[in-house]
Amino acid sequence: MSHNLLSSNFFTMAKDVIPGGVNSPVRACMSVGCDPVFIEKAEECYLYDPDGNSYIDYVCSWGPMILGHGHPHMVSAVSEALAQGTSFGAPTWREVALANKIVDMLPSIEMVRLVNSGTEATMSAIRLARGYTGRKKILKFDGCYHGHADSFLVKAGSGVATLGIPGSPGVPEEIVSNTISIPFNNRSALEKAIEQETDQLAAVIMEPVPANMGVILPDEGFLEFVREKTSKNNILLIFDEVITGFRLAPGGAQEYFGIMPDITCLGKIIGGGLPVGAYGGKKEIMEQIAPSGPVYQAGTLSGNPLATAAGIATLEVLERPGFYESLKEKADYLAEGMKKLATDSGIPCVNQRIGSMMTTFFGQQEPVKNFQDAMKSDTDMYAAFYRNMLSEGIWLAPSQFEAAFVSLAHNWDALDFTLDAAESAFTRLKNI
Ligand code: HOZ
Repeated sequence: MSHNLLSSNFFTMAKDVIPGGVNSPVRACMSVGCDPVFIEKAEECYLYDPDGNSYIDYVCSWGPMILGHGHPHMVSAVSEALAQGTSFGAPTWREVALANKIVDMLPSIEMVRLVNSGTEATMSAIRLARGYTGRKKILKFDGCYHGHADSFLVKAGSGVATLGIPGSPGVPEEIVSNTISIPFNNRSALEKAIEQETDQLAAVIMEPVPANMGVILPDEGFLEFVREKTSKNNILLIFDEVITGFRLAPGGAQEYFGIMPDITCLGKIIGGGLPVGAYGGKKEIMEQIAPSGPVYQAGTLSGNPLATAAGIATLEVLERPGFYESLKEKADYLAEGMKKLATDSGIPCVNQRIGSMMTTFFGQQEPVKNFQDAMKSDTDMYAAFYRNMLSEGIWLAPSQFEAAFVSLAHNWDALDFTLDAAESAFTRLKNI
């Protein structure tokens, strides 16, 4: 199929028929003051728009494209599945194969249920936690984003933070009154909340490394502290590893930090760019899910053949020797280069990184440790940096409160090109 339309034509048409012209709010690029660029195709680490421009992609579809675009192993696995049928509404061998891979790779998972998105995984996980414990409340951390289900839209990160929406109309007060939100990296706030709500708290849910308010690192010992306090009070610990799962290590943040949650939520990379989510944990807990137990959760397209084929193929590549070392080497190079350019330019900013995910917080001089710190960032300066980088052909997240991702497909030329572009962007910022 071909057309003669430009990206701007598509956006004009989209605004008539899709709210805001986009199917997920951050993509509208409102906080960086430009219209979204429509994408026509992608290959390796490059995105191509209909106007003939190419971009080096550091959004990586917000995390899933850890292999880059069109990896041959993925393409052949999905093509083979496509030829066999797109959906059966019946169990298939690929679901068992993907579940086995997840159980093998994620240290705390003994049993897993596949769903269609990270949001579905987190909302199902808290239902399970409530069903298992017989308690109602959940505790989250300010600025962590666990998808758009009602219970999580309290001081949430990602698009909610980007658009400055405090909560959301349409979410009943009765529902969010069961959600407690406290600052990340704050031990006394956690202790206090647990003390006040011990008998009511079903679960603490957290991104072990928050990446939806920009990348924030857990303070030394913080995850251990959360694990200890939750275990002591019979509160389930849910790790939302939708972003960190398979990104920080084959076994996600739980392997990286050596902390075992009770339930883990997954998404993004396990679908390799197709819609998949999953939640898993100890057998004793997972067996509460219907049909083996009474906690209901279902899905017409769950375990879809194309999505599971993409997931299996992606995980197979991750398991190849040297995968994570190579990713880290590239991310080190990029992050070190960015830090040096920022220091040389004198522009106040802090680059925070772990493995292959990073954020440069503008207007900051000290490490950013929680949502309250992150919100003090200079979002106008980020927007100016974003626009400069885009004009140089670098595709960053159109929000200060997201992460940049490096993929296997980023080659040294692309990384050098990015650093050259960043050098000019910093110089231009200095001259504003
Ligand atoms: N929630 C995603 C970022 N953390 C944004 C998804 C999108 O706009 O595609």
